[in-house]
Amino acid sequence: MAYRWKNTLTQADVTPKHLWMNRRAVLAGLAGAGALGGTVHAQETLEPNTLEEIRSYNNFYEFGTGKSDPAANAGDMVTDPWEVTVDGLVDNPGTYALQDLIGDLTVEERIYRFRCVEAWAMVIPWNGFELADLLNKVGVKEGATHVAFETAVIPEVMPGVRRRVIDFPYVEGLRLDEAMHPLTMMATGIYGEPMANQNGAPMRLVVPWKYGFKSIKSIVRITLTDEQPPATWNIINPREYGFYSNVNPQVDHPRWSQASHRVIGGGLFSAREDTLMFNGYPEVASLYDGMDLTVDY
Ligand SMILES: Nc1nc2c(c(=O)[nH]1)N[C@H]1C(S)=C(S)[C@@H](COP(=O)(O)O)O[C@H]1N2
Ligand SMILES: [Mo]
Repeated sequence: MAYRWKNTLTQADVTPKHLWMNRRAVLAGLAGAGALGGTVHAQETLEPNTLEEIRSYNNFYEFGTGKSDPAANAGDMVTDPWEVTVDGLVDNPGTYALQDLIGDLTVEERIYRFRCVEAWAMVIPWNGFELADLLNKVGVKEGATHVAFETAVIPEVMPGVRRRVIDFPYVEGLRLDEAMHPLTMMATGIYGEPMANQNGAPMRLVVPWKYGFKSIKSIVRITLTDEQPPATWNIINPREYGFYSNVNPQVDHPRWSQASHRVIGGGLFSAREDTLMFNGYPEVASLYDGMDLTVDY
């Protein structure tokens, strides 16, 4: 099946807004000629946010709880060298230099919708690789059912950690089939630029059909396990933040509606959009066959 994101675009096609009209014209021409395989990809109508927007409006509580705190404070985090520990039910456990772990994986670009549980959204052109490629490389052992992730804790450069604004390390987890889904990626860049620290350098998870807090940043540990892993916001308030946290316009947050969201950017015009089931990625629906998503939210 042709996934929406499976496109033939390269970095050169993901342009700043002022070139967007031009790009659309090119795409229309390609589609007309059948060069995109006869499928009209919904993704191609997504207008990415600017790099400036993506780098200046962030959630990264290790650096503070304000939206501008990460950009202001994350610059002192050293992301090279960077080590990632892979452990649990894997064939090749160990603590790897990041490049040894991911250097041979194929980096591609994916333009994804990104929906925060706080009811705002962006469109982000990520560069990265499928998490499945990494998991297959380290070898998932029989019996593993989930993947757990952990963010770095570096108090010297993380004011939010020093002030203990929440419990750290920030942790997250996925079911193994969610982790292996081809939409799930590990991102190392945005707009063809290395990931800015405030976006989760040097490597962060991206799960586009789930609320943004599942997409854990600056990962230092990946653990294959046979239990549902702890997840930071689920621990803080399980009634408000479920383990699954799939984007679902029909399941409201106890304190606000999830039926629509504010689009970040666009200057004075802060448009609202309807929120789509699974954030507009219906190809993941079969992962949840037989589950009541109002119970397992
Ligand atoms: N380690 C860590 N990862 C995190 C967070 C965080 O506070 N700490 N915030 C999450 C939330 S709530 C969102 S919406 C996204 C924001 O990603 P962005 O700033 O790159 O847009 O990161 C997620 N990953
Ligand atoms: Mo979020």
